[in-house]
Amino acid sequence: MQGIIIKNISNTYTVSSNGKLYECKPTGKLRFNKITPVVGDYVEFIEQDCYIKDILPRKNVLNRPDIANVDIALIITSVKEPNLDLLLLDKLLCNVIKEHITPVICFTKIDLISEAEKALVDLLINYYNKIGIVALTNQNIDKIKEVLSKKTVVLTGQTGAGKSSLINRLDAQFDLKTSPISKALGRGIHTTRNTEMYPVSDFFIADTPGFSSIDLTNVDPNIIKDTFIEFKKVSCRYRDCMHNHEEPCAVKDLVNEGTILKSRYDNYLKIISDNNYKKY
Ligand SMILES: Nc1nc2c(ncn2[C@@H]2O[C@H](COP(=O)(O)OP(=O)(O)OP(=O)(O)O)[C@@H](O)[C@H]2O)c(=O)[nH]1
Ligand SMILES: [Mg+2]
Ligand SMILES: [Zn+2]
Repeated sequence: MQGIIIKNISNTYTVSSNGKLYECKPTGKLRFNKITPVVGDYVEFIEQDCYIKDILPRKNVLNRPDIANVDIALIITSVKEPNLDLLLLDKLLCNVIKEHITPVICFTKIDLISEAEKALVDLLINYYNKIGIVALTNQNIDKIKEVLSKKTVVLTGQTGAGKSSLINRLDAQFDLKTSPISKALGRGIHTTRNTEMYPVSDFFIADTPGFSSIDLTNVDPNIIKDTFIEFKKVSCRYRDCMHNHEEPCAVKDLVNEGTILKSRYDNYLKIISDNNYKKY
């Protein structure tokens, strides 16, 4: 039998197949080969004793959150509680784009900021849209539904940013657990503990446990560079320019003239300078 993994709780996988759910374990062979199934995997399983025999070839796989075969990663970014963190946003974009998954940015908690702060969020939305990354807010539920239509989607973002709340708003039949952030810590309290996929209108969306940071230190700097998609359209004098110490550098010129967002460039430098990746 074939099916799709829709939930994983401590290595018990819920497989959905022909409208029925099966609680499965991986076979010894999979465990021996250190193949770990993840939510979103299409699997071959034995119906009688509920063992996952094989994982079918994956279209893609994302790490943090662990999930396979998604079309879109919806990056939930709160502008307050927890505070707007553009470095985390650009790291999440990098993490998703390097796996060839389409990112969509969704800003949340706009209702908690001042008009002046909203102007900054508008500027960010315009910038990301301009470079080809769809960016919107959770105030526009219809637009979100339109963008996610017929796709398999994973939610990603900080704990407390509003991932589970968004699913509840997308479809009133859901009542996923949500909790206010810790005022003392200024961040969420890891309310969602497991990744689980839900059918919402005409798409599938996976809720995932949030986190506060993401580690890209072992990613090749050239791959990181390629995920900053607006840099790719720029021709620098040196073909392999890292837009760092090189002079002249057309990317730096565009940052100085304000065409490339300064936070994007600064975050890029921060990510590659934190990088431990060794080529040899
Ligand atoms: N004011 C306001 N509060 C929101 C918004 N979206 C979510 N919240 C609140 O933010 C808190 C955290 O939301 P959750 O949906 O639990 O956050 P999460 O991203 O699922 O968090 P984890 O499961 O820990 O990763 C809850 O109290 C929500 O009611 C929003 O747009 N505006
Ligand atoms: Mg949650
Ligand atoms: Zn350059």
